[in-house]
Amino acid sequence: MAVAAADFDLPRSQKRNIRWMLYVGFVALTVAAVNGLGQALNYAGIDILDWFPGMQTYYQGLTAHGVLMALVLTFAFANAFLALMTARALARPLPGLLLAGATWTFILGTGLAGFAIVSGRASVLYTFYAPLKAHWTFYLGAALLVISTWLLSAALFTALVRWRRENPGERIPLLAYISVLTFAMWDIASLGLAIEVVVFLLPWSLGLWEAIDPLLTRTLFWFSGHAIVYFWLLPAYVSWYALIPRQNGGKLFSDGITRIVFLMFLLLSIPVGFHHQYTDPGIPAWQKAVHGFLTFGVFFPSLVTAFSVMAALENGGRARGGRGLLGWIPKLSWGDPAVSAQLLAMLVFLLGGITGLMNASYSMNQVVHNTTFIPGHFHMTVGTAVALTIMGVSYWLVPWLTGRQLVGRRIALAQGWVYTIGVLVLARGLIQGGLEGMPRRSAVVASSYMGEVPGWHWAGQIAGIGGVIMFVGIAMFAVVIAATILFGKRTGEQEIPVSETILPPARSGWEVRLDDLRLYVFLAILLILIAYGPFAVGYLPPKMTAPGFGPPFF
Ligand code: HAS
Ligand code: CU1
Repeated sequence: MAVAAADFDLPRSQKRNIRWMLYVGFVALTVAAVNGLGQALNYAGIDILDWFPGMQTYYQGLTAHGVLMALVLTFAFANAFLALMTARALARPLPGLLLAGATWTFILGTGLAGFAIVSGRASVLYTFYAPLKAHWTFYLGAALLVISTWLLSAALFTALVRWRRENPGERIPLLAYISVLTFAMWDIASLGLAIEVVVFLLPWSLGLWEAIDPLLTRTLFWFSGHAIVYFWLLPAYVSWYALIPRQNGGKLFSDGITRIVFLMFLLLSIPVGFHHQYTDPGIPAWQKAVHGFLTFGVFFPSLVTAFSVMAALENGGRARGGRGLLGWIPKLSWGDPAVSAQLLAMLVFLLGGITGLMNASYSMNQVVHNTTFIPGHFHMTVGTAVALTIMGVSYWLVPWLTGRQLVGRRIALAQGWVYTIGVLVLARGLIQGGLEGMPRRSAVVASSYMGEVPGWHWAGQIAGIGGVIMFVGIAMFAVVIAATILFGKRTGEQEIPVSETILPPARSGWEVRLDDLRLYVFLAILLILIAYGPFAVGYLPPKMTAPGFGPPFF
């Protein structure tokens, strides 16, 4: 890992941009946690909507929870964290105008979508499937959030091109490589969402289209939709690969393997979207099978990550005197809240990954699709691997960005454990309920069916308890971060803990070609044509037949 000068710093304006994106993300996390509490209590048959600020319906609360967590918090972190990581790796600031553009489109997009949701004009959930219809401000907000990531991506690529011009023949520093590759994957993947919103949903909500094509817009959503989970996850992987080894006294196993893992995500994140549409009519089964097969492929780079990161942790634990088969584990930096939260996130993600594989198997999917098994799965993936890593990284990132010391270190340390216990209890309830057919995204489940299906009753109670514990976990995080920002003692610059690799970057041979990203972008597009081409040829032109429905808000 090309370690830039330890006294690396960013211009004040760029630190401010990064801080503001993060802070909007933290506010989103906190508001969404209150909505999440409402959802979890609903499973336990407790309806808190009456006294819930600004929320009139279950679906409005669920939309707020999903959009703020899955689109605002995650985009805020991807933009902010990978901007800093790329600048740190290249030891140079980013193009200021592009970074500022990314910040302001992100804040504006969040504001517009938030307005639509809170005013009851967009109770369409975070997947906003047509023919559910939202107000045009919601769709414009979503479009601006995607545009903010494109501007950020342009900033990273511009910095990388300039660096390569000044360092001819040098390997791209690994931290920059994995940060930029995350955005390269997302730049391609986000085209589905962009077309869905700009060509179809936004004009439809403005009355330019009389009706809409539900299957085509859903397919465009899931063209981006599975890849979006990796746009959420890969920033966490950047921390797990590039920082966590050093934060545990170790070194990353291999530069080459790490680059290959991120290249596999570039190639395989997009041509798998039909695994969210196994039960959709109008898509030939053989095309679903191709996507299912490729889904098992995209499982692989995460398996490699499990072994690679575990090896780095063991390397660190043994360097600190860990003996025997597992003696390296207690030697890890469990006393550092920034590290402990991420180690817990990794452990929970083992379960999140396994349930993902269960979702991907076609026959198992027929059992669990649209049941609470799915939110059980994703609260252990985006809800923990990503969200708990974001909270863990923030325990060093906010002090670095503000030059202030973390306030409430012990609360921060406890917070990771409280949250982990909460999410495991929540997931236990949702997974069991799902296996007994308990439907997801249904306001009536708790209030009426619970008594009929005993299994659902207990599943709902367990999920409710888990949700309360998770809520306490997030409240603890919010208190620590707010206190740090407001009252943290000013300290000198802290260094960003970039890891070294045991096997350094190759200087010759096939590995050097891993840096020629154009070849892999071409292969990614080829795979997408194979996976989506037959559907496009067989299905188009759009069938604009559904008039759409939603509350009378226009
Ligand atoms: Fe998923 C549905 C399949 C990963 C999120 N997923 C969802 C939805 C969301 C979501 C939000 O095939 C619901 C969408 C909706 O609302 O309808 N998912 C997978 C598969 C993976 C996977 C195969 N999902 C994720 C990630 C997410 C996420 C990551 C968010 C960040 N998912 C599906 C399918 C569906 C689905 C179907 C549709 C279901 C339906 O019918 O609707 C794989 O990528 C999983 C790979 C992961 C692993 C685990 C690796 C473990 C690691 C930790 C290592 C541990 C260490 C231990 C190092 C193989 C890397 C350290 C040791 C110490 C001592 C500390
Ligand atoms: Cu997926």
